[in-house]
Amino acid sequence: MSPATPVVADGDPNVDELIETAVTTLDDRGWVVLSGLVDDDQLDAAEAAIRDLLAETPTGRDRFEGFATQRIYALAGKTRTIDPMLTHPVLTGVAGVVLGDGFRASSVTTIAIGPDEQAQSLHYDAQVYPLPRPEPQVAINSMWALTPFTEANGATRIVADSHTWPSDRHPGAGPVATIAAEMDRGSVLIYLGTLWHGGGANTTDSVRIGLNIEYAAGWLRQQENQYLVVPPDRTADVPDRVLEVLGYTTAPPFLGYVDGRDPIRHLHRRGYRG
Ligand SMILES: O=C(O)CCC(=O)C(=O)O
Repeated sequence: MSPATPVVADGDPNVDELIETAVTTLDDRGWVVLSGLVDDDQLDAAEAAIRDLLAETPTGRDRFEGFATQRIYALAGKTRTIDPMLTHPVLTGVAGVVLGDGFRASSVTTIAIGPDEQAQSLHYDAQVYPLPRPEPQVAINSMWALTPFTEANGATRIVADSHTWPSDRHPGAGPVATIAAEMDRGSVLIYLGTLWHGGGANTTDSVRIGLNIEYAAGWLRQQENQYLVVPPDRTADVPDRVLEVLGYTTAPPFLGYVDGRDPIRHLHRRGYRG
């Protein structure tokens, strides 16, 4: 398999096989691209809603966010069109294997890299947790391509094999060899929380739009506070599975209970859900 060759799930994908292939590939090289997991209608709906939100979203506040990049935070509270990706059985299956039962969405955002953006500094996402590398794996990230991702328009840049680096190894200040995770619209890049990577430079005149959903182990604090993003009084029409993935559930053995109960049962008892 060449670096960016996607695992194709077109047709009638066998979810268990895809999960196994993805987990094996993540273990081996820290990232994998899957394609054919969502249909055009789902993609079109998410892209349309996200483009509407982008129309009122400012560009970044610093070099890391990107002065020519727009980020829609708290996305799980702004549109339900992303639910097929957020709860996709292959993505949540991979998260369950890598992170264990009770994993949850840590951040649900859009990253839209605009023309003239420079390459983002390299980093790894599990860096927010003060844990030694490379194990245990406590976070995995996914980037759904809502536009094609190309080397020229800012496809995510990956440092090969860096998911296994120990804590005292990092890419350094000089130029670093990276791989552009190019992919077609509708494909998804999945990468381990220990993989060094960064957004690429956009030298084209159009925007690169990614739906960026990170999952973290259930025993860790989420990056985004999803209980304020989707508070109890806004859960009435949100499917159970979406609430579970956002964290309205317990993680083993009993982390996150409310009044001695599972959070969704609590929402029912309090009259937030029918
Ligand atoms: O936009 C990308 O391709 C990656 C962005 C990223 O890694 C981040 O902002 O943490």
